[in-house]
Amino acid sequence: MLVDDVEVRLSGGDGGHGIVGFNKTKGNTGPTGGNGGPGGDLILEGISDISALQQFRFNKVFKAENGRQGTARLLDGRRGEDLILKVPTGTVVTNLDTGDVHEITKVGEQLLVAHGGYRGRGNFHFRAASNTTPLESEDGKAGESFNFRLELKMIADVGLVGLPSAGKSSLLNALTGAHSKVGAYAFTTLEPHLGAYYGLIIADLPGLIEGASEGKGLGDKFLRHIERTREIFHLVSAESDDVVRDYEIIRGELKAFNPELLTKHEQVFLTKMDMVTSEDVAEKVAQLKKVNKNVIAISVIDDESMKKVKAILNAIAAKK
Ligand SMILES: Nc1nc2c(ncn2[C@@H]2O[C@H](COP(=O)(O)OP(=O)(O)OP(=O)(O)O)[C@@H](O)[C@H]2O)c(=O)[nH]1
Ligand SMILES: [Mg+2]
Repeated sequence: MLVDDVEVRLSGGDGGHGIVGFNKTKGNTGPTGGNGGPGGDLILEGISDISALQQFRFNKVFKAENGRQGTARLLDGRRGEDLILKVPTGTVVTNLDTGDVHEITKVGEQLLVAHGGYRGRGNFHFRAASNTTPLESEDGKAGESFNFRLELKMIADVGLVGLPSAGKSSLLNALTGAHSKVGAYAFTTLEPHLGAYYGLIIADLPGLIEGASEGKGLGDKFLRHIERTREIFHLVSAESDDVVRDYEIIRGELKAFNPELLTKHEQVFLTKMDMVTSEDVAEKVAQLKKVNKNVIAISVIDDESMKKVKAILNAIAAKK
C-alpha cells in the first residue's frame, strides 16, 4: 500500500536542564553548575523513494533527542541529536497548528519543522559580585511540537487516466521497465505506479469510474498525483461500444476532482486496436476526434503504434 497522506506529530528535543553545583575545594567555593545542552531539531529531508512515507503508517509521533543536563563541574550538557526523517520529493508539508505549507521538491532538500528547546543555564552563569553563591538554575525549554500533514503529490510528467481495463498499466509497462500489474478485470491497479521513459516520469493511475468523485470504485483521491503533471494521456478502449461516452465519463471525473485538470494538455489513445476491425478503429477514432483532435489508435502489441507514442513522449521530453 502506498502511503501518500499522513498526519503526524513532530517535535524538537527538549533543552537540557542547567545545574546547581559548587566547587568543594577549600578556599574556592564558587558555583560550578553547567548549562544544559539544547534539544535537537526535527528536520525533513527529500529523497527519491516514493514509498518513504511508509515509515509513518503506524508510527505517528517523532521527536528529536533531548539535550543532556549540565554537570556539577562546569561542563555543559551535550546537545541533543537532530532527527532527520526522509520523505519523498513532492511531499507537501502542512503545519496544521500554524497553517504553514511547504513543499519538498528536491533530493537532499532539508526543512526544519520543529526547533529543539533552549538549554537551561546552570548556576555558574548566575554568579555575580553581589551573589557569589547563586542557587539559581534554569530548566531546559520544551522543544517545539506541531501536528503536520504530509501529503505526497508525485511530480510526474505524464499521467495515464482512463476507465478500468483501458490498458494504462500495459502501456506503462510497454514504454518503460515498470512492472505495473496487468489484469483482464477492473481495478487491477490499486495504487499509482511510476515508470521512467528516459527523462520523463509516467504515472499509471488506478482506473476511474463514473461517480469516483463520490467514492465509487477506488475513489479519486489518487488524482492528486496528476495535479502537477503537464500532460495527460487519456486511454479509451477500442472494445467499448461508446468511446465518446467513456471519454466524457473520465473528463467529468477529472473536472469534479479539480477543474484545472481539464486545462492540461491531453493526448487521447484509442487502445487495444488489435481487438477490433480496422473499420471499427477508423470509426472510433473519428468519433473521438469530435471531442479532442489529438487522438491516435494504438496497441501494445503493434510496434508501429508504439513508435507513435514514443514520438509523442520524445516531443514532450524536448519541451521539458
Ligand atoms: N489485445 C490487447 N490487450 C491489451 C492491450 N492493452 C491491454 N490489454 C489487456 O487489457 C487488460 C487490461 O489491461 P491493464 O493494462 O491492466 O488495464 P488498466 O487500464 O491498467 O486497468 P486498471 O488497472 O484495472 O484500471 C489486460 O488483460 C491486458 O492484457 C492491447 O493493446 N491489446
Ligand atoms: Mg492498471
